[in-house]
Amino acid sequence: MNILRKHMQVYFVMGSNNCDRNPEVVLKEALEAGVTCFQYREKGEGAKLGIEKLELGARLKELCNEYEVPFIVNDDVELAIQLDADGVHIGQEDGNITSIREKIGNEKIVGVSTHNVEEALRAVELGADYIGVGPMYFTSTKKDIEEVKGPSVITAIREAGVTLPIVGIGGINISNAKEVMEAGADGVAVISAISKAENVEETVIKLQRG
Ligand code: TZP
Ligand code: MG
Repeated sequence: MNILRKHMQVYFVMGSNNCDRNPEVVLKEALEAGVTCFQYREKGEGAKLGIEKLELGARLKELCNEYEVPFIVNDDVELAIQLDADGVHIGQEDGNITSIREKIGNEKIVGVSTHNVEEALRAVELGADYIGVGPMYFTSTKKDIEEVKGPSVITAIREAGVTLPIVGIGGINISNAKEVMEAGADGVAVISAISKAENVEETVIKLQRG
């Protein structure tokens, strides 16, 4: 199996404002429980900026390194480069995939958020390494979400010939992860299901089973 595909299985996305506890403790528990990828997404209300954002990123990256789990930075390609992250994840409004790829280099992972077949095909064409597809379900974690698409959009993207690793995102939890996988995803990307979990270990294990 493609290594990246394997890393998509349980993809934890998080920034300090998604946690009610110390984010380093939350990430450590998630890594210990077996998350397969991590995205540092320090944005929105109360998010750290500047040196604090950089320093927290450096500490979270260190933890990911210990567990040999890829560390991806959301949006900010300059920060990804500064931290020597394994990759960057960008949205449709975060600039051009080609120039981001040029900046970060061919050996790094570039992930792209997509919402429909057209955006998915375009991301493939421009050289994305994986795509995120969502929102699968309603979520209150991200305020500016697009219309809820449901897992069927992943099936449509597969039917359009996309073989790239795909993660579903948005409102995914232990009760609906299976539907997302059955629709054709390689894994699930979650914020609150893990960052706010009462029992991180149990949650990660259940998400992994699908
Ligand atoms: N992109 C689409 S929905 C979403 C992002 C970053 C938020 C997902 O958060 P949660 O808590 O897993 O629903
Ligand atoms: Mg973005």
